[in-house]
Amino acid sequence: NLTPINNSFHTTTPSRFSIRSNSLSKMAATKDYRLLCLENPLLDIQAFGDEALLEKYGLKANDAILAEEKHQGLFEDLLQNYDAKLIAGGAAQNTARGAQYLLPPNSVVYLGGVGDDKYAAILHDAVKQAGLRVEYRVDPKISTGRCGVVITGHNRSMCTELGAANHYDLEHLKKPEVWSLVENAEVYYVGGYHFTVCPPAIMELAKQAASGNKPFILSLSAPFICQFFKEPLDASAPYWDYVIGNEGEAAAYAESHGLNTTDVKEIAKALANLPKENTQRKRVAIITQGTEPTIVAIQGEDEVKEYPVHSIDPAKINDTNGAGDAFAGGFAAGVVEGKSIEESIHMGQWLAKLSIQELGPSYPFPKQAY
Ligand code: 26A
Repeated sequence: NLTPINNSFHTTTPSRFSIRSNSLSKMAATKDYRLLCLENPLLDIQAFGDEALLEKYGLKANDAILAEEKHQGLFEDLLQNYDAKLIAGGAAQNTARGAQYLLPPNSVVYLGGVGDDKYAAILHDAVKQAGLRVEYRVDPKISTGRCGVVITGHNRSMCTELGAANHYDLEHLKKPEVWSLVENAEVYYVGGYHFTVCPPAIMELAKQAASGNKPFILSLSAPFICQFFKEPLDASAPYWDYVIGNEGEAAAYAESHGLNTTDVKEIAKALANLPKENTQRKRVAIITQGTEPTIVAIQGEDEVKEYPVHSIDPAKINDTNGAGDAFAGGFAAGVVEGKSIEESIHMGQWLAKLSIQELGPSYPFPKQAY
């Protein structure tokens, strides 16, 4: 009972330009698919869990890891014993849906690898609702990736089996119909989780950005990326125009890179001032800290700024899974629209606040106006 899916969700070639303005006198033409995102499409199998469940699989309350042999039973356990929900996930795919939430129709395209199965069909439905265009590499033999998400209080423990997402490759990126989207894009967003999959694809996007003086945004994604994927991460660093992380990722970066500090502002400064390929743009480092203020350091500037998050009644929080992805989505939408850093941070915080009121990395529909 597998639902057949198309390789691409769009069956017709979208027009390259569309008229955005309501006013005919303005007639402002804006390109389609200005933001291109890359990472690992996953289906989240998410449930509210407990200490016993975390202990059974050796999971930390707040973490993101790759599944090992000992985690094999987790997915079934969540589905059968914890009333798990199937929710579209994959960190950068959540970000891409989030950016599209704030941008005009046909603004965002997302690349990654899936299987030809019912899980991929669920992802297709979710991105369709969000108006996100996807160009998936469809693997005929390997299942769509899954992420077991155990929620305990405001913590989330994620355990990922990448499946078909692990088979994304340069060949797909270089297919003429995909590569033309890459060339057409004006802003690039890469989720750091993709360093576990295909660093050469990341480097292709990074170089494409720098050579055209277009912004390249990287999310650090998880502490283990900073620790165990240091080499490909560092190779991409000169191309980061914006680097986004949370306090845990910042700490892991500092430790693995011998920064000798645990001060988030100092770490942000160090990230902002790493050597840079495209000297036409100053690098901006953004560190989120949950309900604490967002930290922003700009290359060459002494002052590190703080932006308090938008307050929310704790009773309204459903779960915080995907809050960081939503922040990045709102922020990336700001970059696409050429907003100031302050405004882009505001957009990120606004979208994160909406997302934590939903179950999983989701956004409210019908859409709320920014
Ligand atoms: C390679 N890994 C571990 C991953 C992920 C991931 N997305 C891509 N690659 N591990 C967890 N996620 C996603 O993070 C989102 C929350 O920030 C989950 O799918 C979840 O939707």
